[in-house]
Amino acid sequence: MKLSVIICCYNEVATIQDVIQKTQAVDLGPGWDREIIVVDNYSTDGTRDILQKIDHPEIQIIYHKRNMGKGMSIRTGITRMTGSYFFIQDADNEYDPFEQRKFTDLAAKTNAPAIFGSRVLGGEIKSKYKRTLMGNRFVTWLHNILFNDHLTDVATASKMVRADVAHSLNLTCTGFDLDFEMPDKIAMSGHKIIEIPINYDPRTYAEGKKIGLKDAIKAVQTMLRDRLGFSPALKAAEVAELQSGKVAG
Ligand SMILES: Nc1nc2c(ncn2[C@@H]2O[C@H](COP(=O)(O)OP(=O)(O)OP(=O)(O)O)[C@@H](O)[C@H]2O)c(=O)[nH]1
Ligand SMILES: [Mg+2]
Repeated sequence: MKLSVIICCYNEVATIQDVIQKTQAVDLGPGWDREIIVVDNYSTDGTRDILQKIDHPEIQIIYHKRNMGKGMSIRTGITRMTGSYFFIQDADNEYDPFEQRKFTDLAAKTNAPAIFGSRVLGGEIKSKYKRTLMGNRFVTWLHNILFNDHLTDVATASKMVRADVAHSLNLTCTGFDLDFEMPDKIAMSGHKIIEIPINYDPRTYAEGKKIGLKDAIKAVQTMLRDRLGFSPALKAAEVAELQSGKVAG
């Protein structure tokens, strides 16, 4: 089996090198190969200077020509992956790369369609902000209600998905809303997501935290849209059909 680790980064000069080195140092277990796909989302803080010095056969680096949101970076990684699973590894050291081993062990045993790292099962999310904690609980509850699911932490960045499932999802989101579209569509396609406990070391806004209320509102919009089927992908499909000259009926 092969793990495609997707590392999305946007202005992570302080941590990117460390996260890549830690990822390379992970022993994924017997029978696992690895590729690392770094997607730089138009960083302007020196992250690119660090990336440009990296030359290693297991690492490929893609430079977006403009900032296109974290979700688009993940989608870029998915189109490039050659592994049997992808794993999303954030670049800001909030999630420890060494936990990847737990995921590969479980995937090897179960061939699960999707495995998410839950910060709740790992102990209560150590959020430095009460509103983030409440927001996480609310969006998880809403996902579970709308998609008849049983997750404890829908918004986790630590997501591992089997390649065939990933390619079948028809993802359309470009920002943090992809973190919801992905589990929504996995649940809708009848696959069960397994959660495992992970540790999480959140940063403060002063340290670079960027997520906020507008992301929570977008998450709610995304989940409602996914449930009701108003996906931009449908519109794109309609457009493609019109362009192909087919006439309905
Ligand atoms: N904010 C942001 N992050 C991006 C973007 N593209 C890639 N990323 C990376 O996505 C990962 C998660 O972004 P974060 O801003 O840390 O988002 P988060 O972890 O959900 O929230 P906080 O760390 O609490 O702000 C990091 O590794 C970022 O470098 C982007 O356009 N915006
Ligand atoms: Mg973060």
